[in-house]
Amino acid sequence: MRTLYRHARLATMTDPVPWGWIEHGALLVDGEHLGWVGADGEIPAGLAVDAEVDLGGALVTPGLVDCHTHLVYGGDRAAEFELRLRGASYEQIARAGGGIRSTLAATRHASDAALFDAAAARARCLMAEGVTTIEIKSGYGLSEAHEARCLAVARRLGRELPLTVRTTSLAAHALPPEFEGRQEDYVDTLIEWLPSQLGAGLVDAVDAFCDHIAFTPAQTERIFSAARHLGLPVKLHAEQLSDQGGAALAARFGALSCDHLEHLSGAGIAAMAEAGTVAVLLPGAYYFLRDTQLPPVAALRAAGVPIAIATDHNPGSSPVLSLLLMINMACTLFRLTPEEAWRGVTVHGARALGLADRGLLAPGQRADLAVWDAEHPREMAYRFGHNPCRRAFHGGVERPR
Ligand code: DI6
Ligand code: FE
Repeated sequence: MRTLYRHARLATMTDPVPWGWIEHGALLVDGEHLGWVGADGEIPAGLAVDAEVDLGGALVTPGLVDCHTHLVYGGDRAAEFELRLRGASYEQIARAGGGIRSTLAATRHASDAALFDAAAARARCLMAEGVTTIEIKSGYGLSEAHEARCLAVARRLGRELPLTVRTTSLAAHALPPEFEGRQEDYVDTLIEWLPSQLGAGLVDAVDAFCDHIAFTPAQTERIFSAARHLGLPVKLHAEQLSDQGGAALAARFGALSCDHLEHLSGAGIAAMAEAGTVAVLLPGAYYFLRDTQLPPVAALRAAGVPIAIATDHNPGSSPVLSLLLMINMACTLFRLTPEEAWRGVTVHGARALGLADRGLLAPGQRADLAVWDAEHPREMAYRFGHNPCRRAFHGGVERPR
């Protein structure tokens, strides 16, 4: 089926025009992919088309990519939020066995169906804003069976919802209580889980939380070596709370992305630029933890490191379910331009997942599209708490609303 959509304003996000803007645009959706994109007046004569649709001047962008989420978990941490407002810090709570570990317990106690239903409800919130691809990390199971279960729930979301899901194994998220005092043993053990996760088709990439309250650079390196041995790409929660040199380490392994990066050094930036590693900035966590250390945006920009923006949705540090709000916060808090923030949730978000087939409106790209009741995408960077997404297409198929 080849459908020609006409009379659209297109933010293609392709170079060299700002926003890849086409004021009077048209696009041909050919099955799952885009067959042709351009100005309405330049539609090739004799373009074979089965149907033509007038979009009435609506704005069309690539479908959004949320390249960093921890969507599958049990329970919530609203009570912990309240504790923090009475003076406890995130780190104090984590050290006292709360934090990630309390979500671990709730996740292990939840049934597969409960985990799926909760995660599907969260995914639908993201999808309502035009998100067509998300990454989901494990990291709240922290045993072989529970990590596999969470990854399987993520895979099932990708099968049952009109959404592409990429999965990442993040067993190195926190130390599970049964390994108390035996962190090295836990790292050995989680490395042993990887081949079976891969064999069962559960995992697309490997991540670790490298920080002083989590795993060391040496442990991270062991995990990355194991991933490389299996041919799995790596990503890293790097320099969120302190500078551990994690970004440079990840870059040495050709990491797809380094994420958070508030404490990133100049050496880390240079290593990422050299390796082509994407910087994933997470304004939701920065905001919710009331961080004051800004990621080095100007230096990342100057070094030409591609910047992506994501929700980091998780119950502890970023319980946000709006990628549009992250576009706004990337601008207000991190001083990205609206176009940079939009690239961060389209083409650069896709690149942070190793996906070159989406994030742009261009021939050959997947027909993942969002249609907006807006004149220009900068409006979604400016306004917040407002969702003008009217329609979304996943692989050329319009999603029911
Ligand atoms: N960094 C974070 O901000 C989240 N995980 C991570 O590695 C926090 C996860 C949580 O508190 O549950
Ligand atoms: Fe995260």
